[in-house]
Amino acid sequence: MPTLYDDLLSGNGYKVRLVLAQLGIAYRRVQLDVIKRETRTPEFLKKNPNGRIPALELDDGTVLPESNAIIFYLADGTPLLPEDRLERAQVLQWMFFEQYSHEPNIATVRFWMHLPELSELQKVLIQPKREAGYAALDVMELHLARNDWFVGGRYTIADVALYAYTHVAEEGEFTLARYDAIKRWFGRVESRPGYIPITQG
Ligand SMILES: N[C@@H](CCC(=O)N[C@@H](CS)C(=O)NCC(=O)O)C(=O)O
Repeated sequence: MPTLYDDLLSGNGYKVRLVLAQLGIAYRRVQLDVIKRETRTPEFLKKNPNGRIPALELDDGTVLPESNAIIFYLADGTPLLPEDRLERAQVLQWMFFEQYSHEPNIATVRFWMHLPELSELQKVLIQPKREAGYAALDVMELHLARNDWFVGGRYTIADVALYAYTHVAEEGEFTLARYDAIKRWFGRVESRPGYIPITQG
C-alpha cells in the first residue's frame, strides 16, 4: 500500500488525495505540518531532498514527489488521463500552466494568509503575486466560458490540478465574484463520483 506524505492545508497534497479517492486506491497518509517545518527534518529530506510535500512512497520504496507527477502516474491507464497523444500533451499543458502561472501566485498568497505575520519581502511580493493570480484566473475563465472541462470534453487530472487551489482562492483574499464560468465548473467538479473536500484526509 502506498504512503502519502501530506498536509491537510496543502492543495498540492489535496490533488493526490482526490485522485486516490476517485480511483479507489487504498493508502496510508502521513501528516507533516509545513508551518512547523516538519518537511525539513533530516528524516524526511532523505525521502524528498526538496523538503516538500506531497510525496508518494510506493511499495518498492521509490519516493515520487511533485503533485502533478504523482497524479499523472496514478491516473495513467484510467479515464482521468486520456490515451490520445495530443490530449495527453494538453493535460500537461494545463498542469505546467498551473505550476508556473497559477500555483506560485494563488497558492502562495493563500499560504501567506495562514502565517502569523508577513516578512518584509512577502509584503513587497504580495501585490504582484495577486495580479499574476488574477491573470491566471482570467485565462481559466476564458477557457471555461467555452468548454466544460480543460481537455477533451471530459474530467481529467488537468481539472484536478487546477481545481485544487482555485476553489480555495478566496482564503487568499482573491475574489471570484466575476468568474462565473469558473464557479459553474466548481459545481461540475464537485459532482464527480468519489469527490472529497480538501479537509478530508
Ligand atoms: N511543485 C510542488 C510544490 C510542493 C510544495 O510547495 N509543497 C509545500 C506545501 S503545498 C511544502 O511542502 N512546503 C514546505 C516547505 O517548503 O518547507 C508540487 O506541486 O508538489
